[in-house]
Parts: sequence; C-alpha cells; structure tokens
Amino acid sequence: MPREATPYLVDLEELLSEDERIVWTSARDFGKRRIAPSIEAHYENGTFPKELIPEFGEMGFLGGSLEGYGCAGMNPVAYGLTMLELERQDSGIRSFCSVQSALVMYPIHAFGSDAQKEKWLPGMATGEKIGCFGLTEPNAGSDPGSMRTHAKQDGPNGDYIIDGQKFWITNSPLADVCLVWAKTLEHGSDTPVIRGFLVERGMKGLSTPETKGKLSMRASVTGEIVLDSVRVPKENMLPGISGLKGPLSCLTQARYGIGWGVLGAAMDVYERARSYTLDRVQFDKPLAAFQLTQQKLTELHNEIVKGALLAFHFGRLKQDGKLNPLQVSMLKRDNVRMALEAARTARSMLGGNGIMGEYGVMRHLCNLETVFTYEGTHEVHTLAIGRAITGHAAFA
Ligand code: TGC
Ligand code: FAD
Repeated sequence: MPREATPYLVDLEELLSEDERIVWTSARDFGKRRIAPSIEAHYENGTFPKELIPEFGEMGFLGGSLEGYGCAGMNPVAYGLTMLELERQDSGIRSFCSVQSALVMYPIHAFGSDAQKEKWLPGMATGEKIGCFGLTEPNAGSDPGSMRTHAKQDGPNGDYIIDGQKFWITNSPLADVCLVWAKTLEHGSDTPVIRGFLVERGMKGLSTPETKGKLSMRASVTGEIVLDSVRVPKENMLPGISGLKGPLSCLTQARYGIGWGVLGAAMDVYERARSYTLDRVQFDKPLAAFQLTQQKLTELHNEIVKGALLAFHFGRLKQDGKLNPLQVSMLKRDNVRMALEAARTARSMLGGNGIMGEYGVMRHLCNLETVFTYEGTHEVHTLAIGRAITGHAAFA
C-alpha cells in the first residue's frame, strides 16, 4: 500500500532541536527498514520479533531516557519521539521497549542499590537481559493496592519468601528478571507495606507461563508470574522506595511514553486512510473528493496535531522537572482515546479492506483496545483527574 509523507498544519519538526530531529528521523527509518517488513506476519502468527532486540539496544531504545550504564540519555521529547516511531509500526513493539525502559530499568536506576544497577542496567541497555514488571494480579487490576502477593523474611540472612501470582505481564515469558511488587511486614509493624523485588529467572518456585488466545497485541508476549515460595536474597529488594507510590512512579514514566507512542499509531492510520481514499475511486471520483471523507480526514488530522502539541508541551515540562502525574494521566487518557477513535474511523474509510491485515489499520485498532486498558484504564485516569478537579474520590 502506498504511503507518502503527509504535511501536518503544525510542523512539529520546527519545535525540535537538531538532535531531536536526528533521533526522530533515525527512529522512523529504523521502523520502516527493520520492523515494517515482518510485523504483519508476526502479528498474524502471534509472535514477537525477538531477533530485533539487540538492534533496539543499538538504537538506544532500551532505557533511552536514562543516564549512564550504556543508556542513551535522551531528553524527554527525543525519548517520546522514539516511542512514537515504534508504535507507528506496532503497539506491541513500543510495549516491549517501554516495559524494559520505564517499568524495569527506570526503577532499578531510581530506587536500586549500586550492586543492582551494575548487575542489570548495562545488559538491559543492550537487550542481552530482559525484564518485566509484575503489578497486576487476577484479583487486583485497577486497584493494585489490594494485591495479595506477599513476601516474608526468613532465616539468618534475611531472605524473603515470596508467594503469589501476577497476571497479564508483558514480556514475562522472555524475562531474565521480574520486578515483582509484593506486600511485606517490616520492623515489627502489623501494617503491610509494598516493596519491589528483583526475582531472577532460575530461582526455584518461579514460573512464567505464556497467556495464549489474545486478539490484541499479538506481536507482544504476555504471561503470568507464578511465585511458589520463591526464596529471594534480601539484596534483591529495591532499597530506595516503599509503598504504592513505588509502582505508581514507574507507571508515570511509562504512561508518558504511551502518550507519545499512540500518536505514531494515529499518524499511521490517518496516513493510510488519506492515501487509500486518494487512490480509491467510487461514483467516478476519488473517495477523498467527497465532503464526508474530507470531514473525517480533517478530524483525524486536527486531533493528531492537538495530541502532538500536548505531548510536546508536557515533554518540555518534564525536561524542566515540572511535569506532574495528573498531567501524565491526561496525556495517556486523551491521546489513547484519540488514537483509538482515529483507528476506528480510518478502518471504516478503507471499507472492506479495512479489516485486512495487509492494510495495517485493523491491527492498530485491535492493539489500541489494550492500550486503552493497560497502564490505568481510561476510566481510572478519568477518576484520577476528576478527583483532582473536585476534591471527591469516586474510585470506591
Ligand atoms: P493514591 O492514594 O492516589 O496514591 C498512593 C501513593 O502513591 C502516590 N501516587 C503516585 N506517585 C507517583 N506517580 C503516580 N502516578 C502516583 N499516583 C499516586 C501518592 O502520592 C501516594 O503517595 P503517599 O506517599 O501519599 O503514600 O492511591 P489510590 O489507592 O487512591 O489509587 C489511585 C489509582 C486508582 C489511580 C491507582 O491505584 C492506579 O493508577 N490504578 C491503575 C493501576 C494501573 O495503572 N496498573 C497498571 C499495571 S502495569 C501495566 O499495565 C503495564 S502495560 C505495559 C506495556 O505493555 O506497555
Ligand atoms: P478491572 O480493574 O477489573 O476493570 C474492568 C473495568 O472496570 C474497566 O473498564 C475499568 O475501567 C472499570 N473499573 C474498575 N474500577 C472502576 C471504578 N472504581 N469506577 C469505574 N470503573 C471502574 N499489568 C502489569 O502489572 N504489568 C504488565 O506488564 C501488564 N501488561 C499488560 C499487557 C496486556 C496485553 C494487558 C491487556 C494488560 C496488561 N497489564 C499489565 C494489566 C493491566 O494494567 C490491567 O489489565 C489494567 O490495569 C486493568 O485491570 P483489569 O484488567 O483487572 O480490569
């Protein structure tokens, strides 16, 4: 299917530094050359392109915003642009890189001991080591504070014994290390506190069965983390954070990346719909010449531009250390909704071809249904913002 560069009425490139433009162009080129040729087949077969993982490392996509340990040290806008280009190809590819970067490398970098950083970060930056983030459980999704997974100290070395089950975990079947959030009792207190534990592949009692049968995110590996009295040395606990704000701070990093990433999916479906309706003739005219089609293209275009400006503005705030979690909730919520609606509209504009794999739009649409749900559902972000606006918590 032909795809050509589309002019947007706000030229984002004009807002970027020279370095940011270079990152954007090289990430886009990588996506076209290395991901696009095989992504449909991977999606259809339900496989993840593992062969690309070392190249993600070489491109600086793994831990891209972190400093040191072989990480690229990109600023937040440049990092966001890499997420955009990965998700232009497929949300599952962006998921792989954002889980590794924002949900595993970030907490090790921010809250880990020196030994944990040295052990994991260099190998994770190159893609030799893979991580996953275990927060959700079968009975604790939107309300992670109700988790049941627990860790209990045992023996003279203060090892932890962890029991529980994590569900819906991106990359768990591939992971060398699972960051598991669990409740534990500390210093004689009878109020459990949430802590993060680095549970390593090979530890007795750990298994990570794959979740089969997904009709969304098919080019991403999802699984469980089953912890059957796994003995974990106390040195594997993240020392620098306790409480629910530990996992929620990681989610703030990942949600920021999603707010940028879904712009790529929206741009891809818009550009495909534009190209298709320019070529396809019905009633003796290209579909793009009909007013109703132009209205749809105008809506798609304008919504993308607004989403991009929000992401850009928040990226600059983040660079100055001024971005707060509620602004990130807004970015994730509104850009994901925009991208999902864009994919539905674009799907309809391609008529019957819109449901075919080779046209790419249905794949984005199916993926975005997951993105609407994970990293805080659309409703959870609505309630978080509603709480801030009104002062009334409507979660429970
Ligand atoms: P609440 O009382 O609001 O907060 C508890 C503590 O956390 C702090 N906090 C945050 N810190 C950093 N970033 C944030 N976004 C934060 N939000 C809250 C807060 O200040 C407080 O700290 P402290 O010191 O006072 O204790 O907590 P709550 O129990 O009312 O819950 C709020 C709620 C519902 C918004 C939260 O539980 C939530 O976000 N739920 C959604 C769960 C979720 O997003 N799960 C995602 C799982 S991981 C995933 O989906 C990965 S997909 C990966 C991929 O493939 O890309
Ligand atoms: P529930 O919390 O049961 O919600 C079901 C519905 O009820 C939703 O519409 C929700 O918005 C609504 N709802 C819930 N509470 C309220 C309320 N108070 N008021 C109004 N409506 C409400 N988790 C991880 O920890 N790590 C991962 O790597 C990870 N990867 C994922 C990959 C995929 C492909 C998917 C699908 C999920 C992944 N998740 C991961 C889990 C994801 O974060 C959860 O699915 C999500 O947080 C929602 O939880 P739930 O599915 O249990 O839905």
